[in-house]
Amino acid sequence: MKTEIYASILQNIANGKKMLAVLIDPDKCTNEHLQTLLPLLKEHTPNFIFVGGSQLKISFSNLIETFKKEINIPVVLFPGDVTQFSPNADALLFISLISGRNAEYLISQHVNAAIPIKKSGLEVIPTGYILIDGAKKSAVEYISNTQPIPRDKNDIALATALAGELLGMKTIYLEAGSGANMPVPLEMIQHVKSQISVPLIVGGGIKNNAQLQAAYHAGADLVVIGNVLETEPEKIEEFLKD
Ligand code: 1GP
Repeated sequence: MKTEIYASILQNIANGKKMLAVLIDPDKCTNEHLQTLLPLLKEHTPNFIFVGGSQLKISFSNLIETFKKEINIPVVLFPGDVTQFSPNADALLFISLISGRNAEYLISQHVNAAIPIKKSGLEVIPTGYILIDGAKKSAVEYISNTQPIPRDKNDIALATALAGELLGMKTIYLEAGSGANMPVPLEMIQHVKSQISVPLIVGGGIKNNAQLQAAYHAGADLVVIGNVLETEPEKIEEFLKD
């Protein structure tokens, strides 16, 4: 099994470099949006493109090819369910929704996906996905029928992250939900980061550079930005300035 993308994440952390991923929801990525976004991303290139959504209605293999050809940027699948798979990507976050208690998203989808993933040879990054209350009901909460961790329950978030790490997950993802009103609380990021040793991914509701820098400062190694670039793609410049 390949390990290049995960190795690059570890290398960036070892070098003290924070990382940014731009999340593309193929259902929302019209041709027109892509024409605006691609030149901007060529000039201001994040570390990764993540591709995925809660419920995708369209195939996205062509979209992945376009990103790889036009920008030569690693594309990582961030699937909402088992159907969101493409061997054209560079890696796959193999996500288990460990904040929830719904076996479907803890292990069942994974069993259905395991054989095709293994056959594809795609790099797999086992990810403990922890949904935090983002002050707005998220699509993940609704679709998975699970509850997010309350914003003030830092110890529950920490215990969940540690359980994921102890189970062998290679990253922990603190998620406030796409389009969250409030990002993951900084104190919670700090609390979790202080005790885990695997890379920490944070996303959901980050809309400006101050919030991005605050998440980095609190301990996020990799931050995922989605919604804000759908309406204001030019903001990528602000997110990537030092
Ligand atoms: C969602 O964490 C990502 O899964 C990004 O969230 O779309 O709110 O930036 P936003």
